[in-house]
Amino acid sequence: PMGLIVALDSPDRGFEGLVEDLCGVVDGFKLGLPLLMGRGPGYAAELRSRCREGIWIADLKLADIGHVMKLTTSLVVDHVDAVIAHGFVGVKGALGELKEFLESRGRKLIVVASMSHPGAEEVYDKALPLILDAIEELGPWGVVAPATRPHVTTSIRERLGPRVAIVSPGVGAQGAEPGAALCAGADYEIVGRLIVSSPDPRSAALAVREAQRRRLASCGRG
Ligand code: BMP
Repeated sequence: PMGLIVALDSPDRGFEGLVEDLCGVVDGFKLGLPLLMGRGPGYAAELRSRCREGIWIADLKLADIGHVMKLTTSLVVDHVDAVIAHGFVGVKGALGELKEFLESRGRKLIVVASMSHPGAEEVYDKALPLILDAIEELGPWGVVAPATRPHVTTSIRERLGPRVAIVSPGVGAQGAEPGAALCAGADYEIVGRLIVSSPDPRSAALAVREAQRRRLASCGRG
């Protein structure tokens, strides 16, 4: 697998043209909280009308009781295929309820297993076995694992097995090279600024795809 999902985060610019340019070139779009709060949840529907293919993910980074996570999710659930929540809140009364709600609407749950920033070492690396216990019990469609720390992504793949989708941010602006997370076991790499801030996002996305292809060939997964 050689997936590429583009992260749209900035509330300060319209992404309609970029979505049209990247439609068919990438495998999906991840809509961040600043974008959804700044423009309103309905902006997800507006953007999606510009590209009716690929996976559309609302990155709400939910971390609350189930009741409140469902209320938040209900604002975008009609416009996206998947929603991201944090893993550390646990299953009972939280992620379990959210998963049931999403599945009743034909949507997918993606859970953060670990993160890409340096500070993830302070807490996430210590908590990872516990978070993975919760994820294993929950059985979400996908998990988030860091491209910047590929050994963590590999250990998440080994622990959760081949069926869960792994989406991996940290490529480009945060320092990981395209294809590194795919070689470590991820299914999709999430790329924001490297593509979105480029003067020519379509060429930047095509260059990422080519770099992913070469890297995958060299690690023997291509
Ligand atoms: P960029 O490629 O511009 O660094 O963007 C990365 C994207 O991935 C952002 O939308 C961010 O919210 C998300 N992300 C991350 O960077 N690290 C994580 O551990 C989890 C994320 O969702």
